[in-house]
Amino acid sequence: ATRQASTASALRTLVCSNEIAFLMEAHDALSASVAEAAGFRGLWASGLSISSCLGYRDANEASWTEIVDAVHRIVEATQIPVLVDGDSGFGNFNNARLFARKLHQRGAAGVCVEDKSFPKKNSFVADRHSLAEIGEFCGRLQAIRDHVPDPEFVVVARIEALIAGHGQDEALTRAHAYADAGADAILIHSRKPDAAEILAFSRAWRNRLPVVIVPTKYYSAPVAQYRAAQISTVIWANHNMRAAISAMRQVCDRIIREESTAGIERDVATLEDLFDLLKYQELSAAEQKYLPQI
Ligand code: SPV
Ligand code: MG
Repeated sequence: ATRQASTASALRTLVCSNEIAFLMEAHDALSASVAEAAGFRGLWASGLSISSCLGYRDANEASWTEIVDAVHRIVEATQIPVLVDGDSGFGNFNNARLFARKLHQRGAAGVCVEDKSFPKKNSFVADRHSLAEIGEFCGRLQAIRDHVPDPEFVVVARIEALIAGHGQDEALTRAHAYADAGADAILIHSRKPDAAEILAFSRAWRNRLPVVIVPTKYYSAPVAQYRAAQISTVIWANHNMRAAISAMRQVCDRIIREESTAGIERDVATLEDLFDLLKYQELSAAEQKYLPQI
């Protein structure tokens, strides 16, 4: 309970403060540890990345219990707060509230739910994306709020109106409805190659609630623009997972080509590095303390 209380309020502070905050993607304990050690102050447990690492497509192929288990590994490996990508909540209000409560029990600091139906599909897949009905989605938000026994637990409402091609008015209508339903912040998602529609939304929204963005496709926009627009939180949503693919592919290609690991040794993490990340020294110290000394 103390872990939950402290991380939920830490996430709340990150998301609600006037300073811009950055959440780094994590998909397992190791990627979470790397992000924490690098200096990130909060994590995004990405549905895309967790699914990918389990061999699933980001289309609710992974079960909600598999997501909860992955989140738990991330939480256990780190001290910083974890915002969980809750997809569309795995069903209606009832599935959403059950899932959110389990996430909270496993130490997540907050959940982000998006206004699509189950099963969802990754927002960058060039298919039709249909939105949930506004009132029904508000019920999901309210049910999460009512069911998680911690007022600090952060509930982010993610709007897919721009992804689904409905435009700014629809996005704003939804944002106001989700604020009324008890969301703590609004994640406005876009797959445009520039930040124009995100910035236009943020101007019209006037920060009624903090705005969270995911600049996966509009990656070249400078963070200074987000600071100027008073964006509260930027999520680097999948870059540990994508970095792992590139790094693993390069190493595999070279080992095949060179029939040796001599050439790559300098380019891969040392075992000492790994032992540090996973706190092997704590185990040695514990052995001194708990094992009979000879
Ligand atoms: C995720 O990381 O799974 C997200 C963000 O939902 S995105 O893939 O950019 O839609
Ligand atoms: Mg996702």
